Amino acid sequence: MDKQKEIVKQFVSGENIHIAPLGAGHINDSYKVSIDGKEYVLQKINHAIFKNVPELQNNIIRVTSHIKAKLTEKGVTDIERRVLNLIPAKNGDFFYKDNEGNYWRLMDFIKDSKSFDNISPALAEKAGEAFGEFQNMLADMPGEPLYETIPDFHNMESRLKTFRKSVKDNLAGRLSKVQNLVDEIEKRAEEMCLPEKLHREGKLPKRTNHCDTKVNNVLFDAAGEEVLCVVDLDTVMPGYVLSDFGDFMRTGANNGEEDDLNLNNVSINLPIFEAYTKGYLKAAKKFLTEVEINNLALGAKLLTYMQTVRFLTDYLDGDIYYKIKSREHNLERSLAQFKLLQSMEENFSEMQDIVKKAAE
Ligand code: GN1
Ligand code: MG
Repeated sequence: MDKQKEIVKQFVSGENIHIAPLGAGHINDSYKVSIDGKEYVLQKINHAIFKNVPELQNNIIRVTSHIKAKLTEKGVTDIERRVLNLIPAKNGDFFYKDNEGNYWRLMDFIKDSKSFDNISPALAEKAGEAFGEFQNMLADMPGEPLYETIPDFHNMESRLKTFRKSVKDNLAGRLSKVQNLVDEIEKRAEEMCLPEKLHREGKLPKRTNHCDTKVNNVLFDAAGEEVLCVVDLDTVMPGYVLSDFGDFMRTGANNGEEDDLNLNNVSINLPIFEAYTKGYLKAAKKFLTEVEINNLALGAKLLTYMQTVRFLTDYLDGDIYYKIKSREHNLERSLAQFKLLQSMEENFSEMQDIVKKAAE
């Protein structure tokens, strides 16, 4: 960890520096840092994916400053636990570029907090409210729209275009093995591009979204009872609310794991689906349009489908995007996501009823 120690010194000074790996992100590398007793999170930003780091960091500063102002207005006292706080490097930037061209950032570690990969309905409801409130707080952020840190990030038409090119190029020579899954994806392509069509027709707005509402991106207090804050702000940008709703369901309302090898474990957990929907709509009903509400359940299918496509694209490309733990990991992930999608399809009318009831 000598390299990381040198980087930390570009941000803060101190004597006793301890560094250990942290978390399970698929993109950036994270470390927990302790310096003379004070704790931080150090991250190496994957700049092959986030190509414009200064703009990325500028987004996060804008978002966190706006949230801080909102919390202050509300009289919240423990703001340092309610929103991420980036630490500037000694050169004044909110990132540091090392001599190998890698970008790093440092932020305060939020004390006495925890996140979950498996959540109870009671906590899912609180997480729903937190993400609804997150969108609500960002609705009146002044200035230009946020920079799109990854262009067309949740645009299904563009994801399919990339996927079809990967199928055609078959760079890793894996196509014959996954042809069935490719066919299943194509069968659903038109249905899954509906939000893009609705947007073009002026019927579905874009709002400031989190765009990575994985269940483990919500921090709870140490007792695991109350939400403290929403983390991982790399992809906060304009998008459809059904994306944020859907990505939570994809991760939080799955009875199995994202990459479960035992597909029998994988299915939609309707009590979690219901609880999150209730919490989300409690916070968001006041600003959502009818079209947005009517398409939330579709969002759960869409984000699961999108992730099936994204993992399979990376498998076809030869594993160049996501970190993998084993040779076939991207295919295993894609198959588990597809199984979850099928379960959502089987339960879709119930999912729609749940949304309808919670929106009344
Ligand atoms: C990536 O690294 P992580 O876990 O925060 C990805 C998300 C995917 C997710 C799949 C920038 O997020 O979009 O949904 O993996 N982030 C990026 O689990 O691609
Ligand atoms: Mg992320």
